[in-house]
Amino acid sequence: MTADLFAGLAGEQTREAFDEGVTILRQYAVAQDEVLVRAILAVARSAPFRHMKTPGGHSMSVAMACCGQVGWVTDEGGYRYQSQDPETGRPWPAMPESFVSLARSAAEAAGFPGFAPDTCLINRYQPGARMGLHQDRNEKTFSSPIVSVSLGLPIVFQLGGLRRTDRTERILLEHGDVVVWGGPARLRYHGVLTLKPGEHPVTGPVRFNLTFRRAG
Ligand code: MD3
Ligand code: FE
Repeated sequence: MTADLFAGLAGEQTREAFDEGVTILRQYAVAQDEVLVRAILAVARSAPFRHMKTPGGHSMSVAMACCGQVGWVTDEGGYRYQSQDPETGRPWPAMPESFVSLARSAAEAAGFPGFAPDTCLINRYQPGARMGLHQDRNEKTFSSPIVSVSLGLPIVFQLGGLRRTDRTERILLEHGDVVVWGGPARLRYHGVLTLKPGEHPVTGPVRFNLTFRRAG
């Protein structure tokens, strides 16, 4: 399908089967937006947002927090999941119930019933933050989908192929949009362009992205 993703009607909940394994649930999370943002802020009181260092020694422009049984971390030693927050030495906060039920129902709507994520990475983008093209491949298996939830300011997402050099397409992700990536899409390269300044009624000057995964 070659849907023009910038042409979606405003204010509409839609489901688009994009490429194989990619389902875009436009505005799927809008009805719960304030509950979700409150839950994000509650998680961040226990596991504060931080700019982690890549193995190459660069500080990431995106600030991150995690919840669930394990959390994704990066430092001089590499990228990995671990069950303690390196900043506090404590286990990560539990996944809020509002997160669990949203991830599960979105996966089911996209054809992946029974999705039980064991981790949620919360990305916070401030103006100027971006995420370069990468694959998500620190999980033990790639048989579960990944569910991503966008909240707040819009951003341009880049979807590539299975090789870094494959051409990329651009998808605008807006407040409440949920995307489910599974099957043949699970290892596609992806990234986001630089966040532009703005003000959103629910999140203020930032964009949050929740990424639900089965890591173990
Ligand atoms: C396509 N986050 O945290 S979410 C990440 O908007 C990440 O914060 C971006 O990439 C963000 O790793 C993009 C969309 C996403 C997540 C996982 C994918 C797209 C994906 C895995 C495979 C293919
Ligand atoms: Fe990713």
